[in-house]
Amino acid sequence: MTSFDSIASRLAEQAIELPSWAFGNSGTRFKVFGTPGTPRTPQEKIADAAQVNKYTALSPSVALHIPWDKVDDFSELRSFAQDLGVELGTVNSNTFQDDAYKFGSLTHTDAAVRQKAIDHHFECIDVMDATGSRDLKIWLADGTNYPGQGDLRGRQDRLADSLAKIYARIGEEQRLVLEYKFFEPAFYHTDIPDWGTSYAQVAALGERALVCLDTGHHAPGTNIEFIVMQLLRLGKLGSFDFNSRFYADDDLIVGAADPFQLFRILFEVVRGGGYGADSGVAFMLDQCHNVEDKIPGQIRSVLNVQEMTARALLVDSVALKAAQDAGDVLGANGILMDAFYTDVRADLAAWRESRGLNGDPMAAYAASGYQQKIAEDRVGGVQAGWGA
Ligand code: PSV
Ligand code: MN
Repeated sequence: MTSFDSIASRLAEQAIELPSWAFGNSGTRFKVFGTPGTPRTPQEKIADAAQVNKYTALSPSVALHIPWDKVDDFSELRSFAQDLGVELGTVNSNTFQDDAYKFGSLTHTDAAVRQKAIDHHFECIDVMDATGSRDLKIWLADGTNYPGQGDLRGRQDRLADSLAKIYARIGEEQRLVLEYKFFEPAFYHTDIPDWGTSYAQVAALGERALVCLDTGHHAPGTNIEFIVMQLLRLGKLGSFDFNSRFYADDDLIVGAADPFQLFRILFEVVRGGGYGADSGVAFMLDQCHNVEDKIPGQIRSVLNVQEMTARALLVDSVALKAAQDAGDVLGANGILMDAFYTDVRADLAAWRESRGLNGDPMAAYAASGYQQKIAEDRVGGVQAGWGA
């Protein structure tokens, strides 16, 4: 098997963007629990995200959600983030919380509603210009609940038309990433249910339009690594929203529900050239921490991604190809499993220490007193959560 030393330099290339919303309160339709210390402002969310990077050096940027993270001056917010050692990253649009969008946004039959949704994306692009963000991420809640409720074809055509207007506005250095999700909040159909639909839509737009793959947005049993392979093969994998799920769109800590699946995905990422700064594939988290502390939840998440990335890099690709070509079924499978079963935690701790970090970021954060400090300091105001 490949040695840890030989992959160590590649680990330094890893960057995992954090979602600002992971630091706010979240929950289910039954209850959203508040937690002492939860941020009340975009600045406090960014400060918490910077803590994750401080202890892991894995998360140099924070994704924003508009309007949840709206501020008067985004250039100022950018400087605020930079002073804390992080950049502002992907801008996520939101066309799912306004009454006007009850029957759709970019797909709506009413041109005025479509224009409202398009204008919102123009506003997001203005934010990106001020923050220096590269990616505009679009996830739509559009869809229908009952057969016959909407004209599936007409909605798809209007979507293409709306997306073309948004794409025409993004800058030369900017990209549009289009996320798919097979259900929820609409239950009969969603307008972008799968990678094929997202691919068809972005392929029609142009080179700087790509697919965003959210690992939680697939039916149980879906072979997600196959989709990763295909999108990389087609040059259309723009970004990941990492999280994990047991049942639905649970948004749990990546690698928690099925570490082996995360390994298989990352193996295909490495295999297909999707890993590293030049690959054009952005790693992001899209998670919520309903019952656990949010900052340690995010630290655990980026460490899980790093751990499985290291294991994926350890796969002896030369031996694997030889076994595959020779039809050695169990030999090939064994080579992959050897890497998966390798415990890299001690090596990663030593690797961190060699870079001046604490070998155990979870313990270092817990000992820092930051959690107690924000719990004491952040009194009054309204805690951030879905919708703010
Ligand atoms: C809703 O499912 C969702 O989690 C999508 O995955 C988006 O990426 C995220 O919300 C933010 O809008
Ligand atoms: Mn997502």
